[in-house]
Amino acid sequence: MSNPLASNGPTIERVESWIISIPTIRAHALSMATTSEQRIVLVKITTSNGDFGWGEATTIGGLAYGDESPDSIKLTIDRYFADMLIGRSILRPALAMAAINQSCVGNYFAKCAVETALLDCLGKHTEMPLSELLGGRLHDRLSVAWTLASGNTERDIAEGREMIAARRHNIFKLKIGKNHWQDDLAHVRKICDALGEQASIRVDVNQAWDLPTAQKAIPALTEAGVELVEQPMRGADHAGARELRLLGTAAIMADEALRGGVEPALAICVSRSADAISLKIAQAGGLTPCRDVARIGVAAGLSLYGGTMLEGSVGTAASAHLFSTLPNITWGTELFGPLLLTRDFLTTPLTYDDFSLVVPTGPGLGIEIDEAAVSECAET
Ligand code: MUC
Ligand code: MG
Repeated sequence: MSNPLASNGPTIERVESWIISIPTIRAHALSMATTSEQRIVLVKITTSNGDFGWGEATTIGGLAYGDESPDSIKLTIDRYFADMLIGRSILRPALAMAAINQSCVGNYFAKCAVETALLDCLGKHTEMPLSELLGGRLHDRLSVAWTLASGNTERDIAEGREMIAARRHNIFKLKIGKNHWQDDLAHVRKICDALGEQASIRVDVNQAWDLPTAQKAIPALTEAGVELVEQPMRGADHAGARELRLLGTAAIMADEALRGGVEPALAICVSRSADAISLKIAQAGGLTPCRDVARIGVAAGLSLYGGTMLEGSVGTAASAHLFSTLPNITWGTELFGPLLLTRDFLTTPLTYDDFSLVVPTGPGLGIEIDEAAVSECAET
């Protein structure tokens, strides 16, 4: 077989993007926003030999979670990144991303979408799954948590029971931080009592607490059965997070603190302000920076979790490829985004069974986009 990397290869001819809107199966209530619809940015890169690659950037609650909105991501890609990509060889995704990084700071979600599409093109051209391009797959399946966030305790318990019975999820993340901490504690305790024997229960506070609240709440939540507390306070408060770690109760996980990739990851390691880190390809600015975040974390003795921005199938497949290459994802993943949406935009949906997601095996992302579905959901 001839070496597909021996020439300059096909070049990038077209970069297109869409915002597609898909309602969620129920309202998803987080401390800073309640989501009932996901606005997903999809990017398609078409190459001179007629191949194409797809990427995705999805935010939670518009601008409630981060400083990039679906609209700003689309604009950044169309107005700034597209011209930097047209005419480049698809064999050199790192060179393309280096050019973008050189002339554009921040914009991590937009960079992630484009890097994913570039790697999808390369993977299809070389007939290699993304996981192999990213260092080599170690796992064919990833365990997947579900977030109980209907805003109603009884409904969350019923949902959790259904998930366990269907063998879809036995790890649950509860979204708290919107109410007084003692009300949240009562909610969590009921869920731990109902499901805790059969499931691992974690909470995500999405930065809602101050230090005195967190110092009271975390030991009480641990006592109720919570194993892991995600981002209890502002991401920038490393000193406070370190105090929480030193309580020696539930493990403390950094999420929003990692926005921006390797530099914040290093700051967390230096300050020893987390036990675990939530890896998110969008928050890191792409798959390769996210892989670097994982390596930095592992070197500092942190345990890993495969996070999500509640992406649809493209971002979820991309994340799965990366996470499948990591030796030890101690806390599993939460790659359930497509299951929260009322419709999919793949010709064949991703496979979830036996409490896990099956990592696609085909070239590139290993998925096929249903372009008619994309057109139907696209905002005009
Ligand atoms: C977050 O903060 O982790 C991930 C799962 C979920 O329900 O919300 C997201 C965001
Ligand atoms: Mg989180």
